[in-house]
Amino acid sequence: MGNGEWGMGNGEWGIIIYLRFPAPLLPQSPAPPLPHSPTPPLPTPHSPLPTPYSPLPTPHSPLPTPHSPLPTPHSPLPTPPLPHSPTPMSQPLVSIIMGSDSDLPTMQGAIAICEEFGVTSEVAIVSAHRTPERMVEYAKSAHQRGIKVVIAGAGGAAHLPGMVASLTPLPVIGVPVPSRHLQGVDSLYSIVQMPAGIPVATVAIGNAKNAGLLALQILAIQQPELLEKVLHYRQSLSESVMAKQAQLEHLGYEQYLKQMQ
Ligand code: RP5
Repeated sequence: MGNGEWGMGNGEWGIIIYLRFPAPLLPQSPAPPLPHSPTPPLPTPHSPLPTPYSPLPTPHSPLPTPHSPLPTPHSPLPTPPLPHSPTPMSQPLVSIIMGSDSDLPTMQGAIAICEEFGVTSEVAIVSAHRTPERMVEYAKSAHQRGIKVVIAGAGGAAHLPGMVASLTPLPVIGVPVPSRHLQGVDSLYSIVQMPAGIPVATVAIGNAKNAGLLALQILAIQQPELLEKVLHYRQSLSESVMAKQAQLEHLGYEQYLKQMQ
C-alpha cells in the first residue's frame, strides 16, 4: 500500500479500513490474524471486581492489524485531498478513528489540521457495532503503540468514543457526526453524556477541526515547538478578524455583504 492509499481486507474481526498519513506503512504481506483470546469468565457475584488500577495488557500483547489488507467488497474509497502537507513525523501521535467511512468527510477536518501542524495521525475505521472485538483490541493497544490522544467520531447511536474511552487511559475527544435524520443531535447526546469516571471531551456537532486542535494542544503541553505553532495559529486567527474589521470599515456593511456572496 502506498502513501495515503486505502487498504481493505477481510478478517474474522470484521471489516476495517486504515489510512495513514503520510508514511507508506502498509506492508505487502498480510498481517497475522488476531489471536483467539478466550473470553474470560464473568466474575461471580462474590468474586472481587477488578481494581481501577488493574494492569493493562502486556506490552507484548498482539497489536491490531492496521496494516492487514482488507477485502474489497466495495471499490476503494477515494482519498480526500488534504490541504497543507508538510513532512510530518513518522510516529503517529494522534489516532483519528470513526465508525464508518461515511464519517470521513466530517473527520477530514481533524486529519487536515494535524497535517497542517506537522503531526502524524493514524486514521482508521473502527466500528463499535460492526467490529466490536476489533474496537477493543484497537483501543487497548493504542497507548502501547505510541498514540497520545484519540479522536473518535461517530454518528447516530454514537458509541465509539465512549467505548474507546472506557478501554484506553489516553484522552479521548469525541466528534458528533451529523446524522441524516436527527442532524447529529443524537450523536451529540450519545457522545457527551458519559458517566462519571470515563470522560470524553466532546466538540460541537461536525467540528472535527476543533477536535484536532484540542489534540494538538494536549500534545503541545510537552512539545515547545508545537506550543509555538498553537500560539502562532491563535495569532493568525486574531489577525484574520482584525483584517475583516478593517475591510468592514472600509467598505461599509452593504458592500461587505455583497462581497461575501
Ligand atoms: C455510525 O453509524 C457511524 O459512525 C456512522 O456515522 C453511522 C452510519 O454509518 P453508515 O451506515 O453510513 O456506515 O456507526
